[in-house]
Amino acid sequence: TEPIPQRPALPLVGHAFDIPSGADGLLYVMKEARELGPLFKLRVFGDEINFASGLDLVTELADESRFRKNVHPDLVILRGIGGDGLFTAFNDEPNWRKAHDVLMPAFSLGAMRGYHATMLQVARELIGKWDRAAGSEPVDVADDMTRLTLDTIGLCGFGYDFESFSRDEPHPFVTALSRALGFAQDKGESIPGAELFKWKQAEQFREDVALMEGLVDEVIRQRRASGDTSTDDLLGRMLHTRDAVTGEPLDDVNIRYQAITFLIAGHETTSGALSFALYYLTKHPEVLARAQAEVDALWGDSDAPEPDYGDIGKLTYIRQVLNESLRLWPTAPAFAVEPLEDTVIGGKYAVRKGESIQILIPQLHRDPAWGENVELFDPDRFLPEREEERPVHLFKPFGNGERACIGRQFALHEATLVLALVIHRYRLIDHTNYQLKIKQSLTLKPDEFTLNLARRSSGERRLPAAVALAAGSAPA
Ligand code: FDE
Repeated sequence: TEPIPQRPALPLVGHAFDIPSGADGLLYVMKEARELGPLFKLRVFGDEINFASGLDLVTELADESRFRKNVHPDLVILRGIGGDGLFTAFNDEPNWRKAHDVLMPAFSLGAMRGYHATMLQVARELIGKWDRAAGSEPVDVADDMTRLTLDTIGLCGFGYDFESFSRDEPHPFVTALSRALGFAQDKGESIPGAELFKWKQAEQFREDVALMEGLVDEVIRQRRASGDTSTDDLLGRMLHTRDAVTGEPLDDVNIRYQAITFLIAGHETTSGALSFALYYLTKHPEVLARAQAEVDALWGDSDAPEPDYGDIGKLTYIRQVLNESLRLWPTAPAFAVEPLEDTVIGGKYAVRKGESIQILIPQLHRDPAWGENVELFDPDRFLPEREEERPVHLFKPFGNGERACIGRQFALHEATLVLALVIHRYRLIDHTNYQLKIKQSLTLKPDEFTLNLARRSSGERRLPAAVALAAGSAPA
């Protein structure tokens, strides 16, 4: 065997001072992957972090008979917020399997039928706000997408209305959450022991967590008090179904952790995905024209389209646009695995049982197996006929195996619906000639991306099909 490639490191601190903070840190590790190869190591004080990104290696690491999810130190810090909720649970914690079994049916493709009307209702609130802005003032894309996705998971999952569109400032839950995530992230990046000097921030963290727990506990209390025992949403399922193995329902503390987990996981990542998709559509008029041709073919000239559940499956080009956006910027940019036993990976690198290996998804998504020009935004990579040729583990925006994203269908249904409605209604005007700058909290978002909007006229709704045809691509 050979040692895992790494650059010369300083004693004690290792590579810590080479790694910029925030999103630049991600760009830095992506550059290191290009230079050091599909597997390399960084040392940050006492911690060693392995980064894997090549297709062959990731394919090997996706084998669940040899590897499983690793709850790495950053996730352990997040347990201060999410406890043994699905995202942050250790593999052998009994509540993981229990909650997974209880909640899976709520995320099946069929279950989306039940959420569709609520998703549409929230999408219309976004449209209401954007109609008022159209022609007069720019919209902050990521902020409004965050309003949308938070309200959507709140209503669909818990029957709770965050009313984000009637607030100028983010809901207090969001403020507390982003401050708490920032604290958790700093803690992960800072010199060991430094947190001792951050007692003020630590105090704030406790207050923020208490605020989130208070909100969720109140939602649970109200549901119990209402006497409603339906199991149509996440909360209903958690309160009123029993786990088949133990015959018990989830306990209240765990339900609280799951609720917080879903509110976080269900909105941060999806709003980033929607924002990147709008960014790419704005910068690629030919793609936008094809996407608009697709929605125009479905909803025609209507100023008030009534998308039904079945329409979402027909919006195949919109889905390609979303996938291609998630290829370039998977909004949850990494997940970690660990070997079940000491083993050798990549044919020559020894790794120990339990050792954390981070999968650097944006770099995997730029593997040469994607073809030439991997930086180019090209939704045709996801043409249905090309999907079959694609190696299974080349596209991993939702993670891997049994710990992969449970909310995938939910996120895709919601995002497809919203993207389609938005581009059916507006022209996207790049009034600042926006240059992509990525912001990373836990997830990725385009930073300070604003758009001017103009309502599309009937004439325009007929035009794009012609443009798309002229470009040689038949619309649906
Ligand atoms: C999960 C997830 C993942 C994995 C992680 C690890 O492995 O660590 C990933 C990668 C993801 N996820 C991604 C994503 C993206 C998007 C857009 C999303 N995601 C969305 C969503 C929504 C919702 C509701 C969700 N999501 C949720 C979730 C959960 C709960 C989880 C955990 C699972 C388990 O069991 O573990 C996840 N997600 Fe996601």
